[in-house]
Amino acid sequence: MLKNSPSLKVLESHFVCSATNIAQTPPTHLPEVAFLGRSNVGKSSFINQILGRKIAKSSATPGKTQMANFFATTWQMGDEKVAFGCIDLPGFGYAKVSKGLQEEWGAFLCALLQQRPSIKLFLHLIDARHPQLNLDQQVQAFLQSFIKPDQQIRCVYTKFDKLTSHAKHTLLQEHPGALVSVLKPSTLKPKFGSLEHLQTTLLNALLGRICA
Ligand SMILES: Nc1nc2c(ncn2[C@@H]2O[C@H](COP(=O)(O)OP(=O)(O)OP(=O)(O)O)[C@@H](O)[C@H]2O)c(=O)[nH]1
Ligand SMILES: [Mg+2]
Repeated sequence: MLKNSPSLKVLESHFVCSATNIAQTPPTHLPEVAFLGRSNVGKSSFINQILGRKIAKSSATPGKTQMANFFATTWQMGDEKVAFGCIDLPGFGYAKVSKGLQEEWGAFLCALLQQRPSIKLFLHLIDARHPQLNLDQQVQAFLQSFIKPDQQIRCVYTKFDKLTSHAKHTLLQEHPGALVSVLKPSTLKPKFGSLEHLQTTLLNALLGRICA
C-alpha cells in the first residue's frame, strides 16, 4: 500500500502558448515539468489527467501534438500553494512526419530541453507494454547527458490498464515503486497507485524533494 500524502487540489490551470522555435517559448519564471516520450504514449492524456481537465489535445492518431505547448497551473498541497508550468511536447519517433520536419523538430526539442533551466522535472512517459524500447533508452541517455543537479528525471509507465495482471506484477517487480497510469485513474487498484499519488510525487520531484 502506498503512503498517505497531504491532500492535493488543482486550483487553476491555463494554456500559455505554443512554440515551434525557441524564440516563441515563454519566460522561465516558473519551475516546469517537461512531458516527453514516444508519439502516442499518452503525454497529452496524462497532462489532462493530472490537471483534472481536458486542456491538452489528445488523439488516437499518433503525431497529434506538433508543437511544444505550454500550460501553467497552481496546486495546493496541504498548506502549500505551488505555481508551475507543464510543457506538452511532440512525441519522438513519429514515422509519418517527413524527414525534414523530424530533423527540425529534433533540433528545437533538444535545444528546448537542454537550454531551459526552469525545467526541474523531465517526466519520461513509457508505454507499459513496451518498457525496453531502444528509443526510450536513447531518450534516457540523452537526458542523462546534460541534466543538472537541480533537475530530476522520472518515468511513468502509461497504458498500464492494457497489461494482464501477470504483466502488471512483473513490471513492478522489475521497476519497484514505478509510477503507472491508466486511462481512468478511479479503476486503478490502490496497490498500484492513484491519481493523487502521481500528483504528489510529481510535485515533490518538481520541488526537488526526495520521494519514493
Ligand atoms: N488504454 C489507455 N489508453 C491511453 C492511456 N493514455 C492515453 N491513452 C490513449 O492513447 C492515445 C494517445 O494519447 P495522447 O495523450 O494523445 O498521446 P500523446 O503521447 O500525447 O501523443 P502525440 O501527441 O501524438 O505524441 C489516445 O487514444 C488516448 O486515449 C492509458 O493510460 N490507457
Ligand atoms: Mg500529445
